[in-house]
Amino acid sequence: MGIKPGLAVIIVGDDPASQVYVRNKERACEECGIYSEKYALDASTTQEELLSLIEELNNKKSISGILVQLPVPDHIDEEKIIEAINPRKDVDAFHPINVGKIMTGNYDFVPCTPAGVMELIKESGIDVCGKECVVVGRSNIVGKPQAMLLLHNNGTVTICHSKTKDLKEKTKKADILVAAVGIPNFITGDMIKEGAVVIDVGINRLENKKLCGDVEFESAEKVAGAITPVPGGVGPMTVAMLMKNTVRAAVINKSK
Ligand code: L34
Repeated sequence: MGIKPGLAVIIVGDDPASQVYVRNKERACEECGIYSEKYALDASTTQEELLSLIEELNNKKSISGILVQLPVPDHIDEEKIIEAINPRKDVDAFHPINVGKIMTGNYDFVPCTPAGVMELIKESGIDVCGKECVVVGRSNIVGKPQAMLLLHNNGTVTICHSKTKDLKEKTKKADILVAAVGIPNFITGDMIKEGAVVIDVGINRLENKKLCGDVEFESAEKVAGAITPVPGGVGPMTVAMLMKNTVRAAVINKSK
């Protein structure tokens, strides 16, 4: 059909974790045969410079998806950057138009991390319908869209966060527990219901450089019916869903 997906990934500054994630995204593009361009910009790049690069990519035919790796340096307004991306090329689904579409359930793109979580659940043969789902964390990138996706799949969803009272009482009720708080080993085995599905979105770097999730794996795996590891769990799924969104973007941009 002559559809050729192309992804542009922009990274500003030299955050080591972001560099790893971007490298994994580039590698995935190669493996899938998706054309990609990487823009590694200096930390001192101005907001105007970044905006003009986005504008250029918005108009570039060979690019179907644009991703600005977050976080961006403090002097750049993240919201302005996200809003500058053409919503039809917004493979992260962070643009307010795409966020709104996720609310209504009529969406082109699903944010990569929550989409990856849903894929893991489905591929494991777990039915969300009617289940008690507890999402710990309320970020725009993970917690909020995750709750919406579980809701669209007919889960009964509770969102917990740092101000939640009696957190353990809530998490203990979960058939499906998604941890996305960014605090190492925050969810311990005693907070988990016997047989629950536990999905660990956290990727925390400890002082000894080791990666660990938001779930204390050792105590959690003893009670959970199914549990995702860190690394090797949600992270690679995020990258896989980005590939899917890039192909989707190519189709959308071709037909409009
Ligand atoms: N714009 N910014 C934008 N889009 C995104 O979807 C992201 N995210 C999060 C951070 N900022 C973003 C990612 O790409 C997190 N994230 C991400 C991507 C890939 C991996 C983890 C997080 C990943 O590949 N994780 C591997 C190994 C990680 C490592 O060795 O450090 C894993 O096995 O978990």
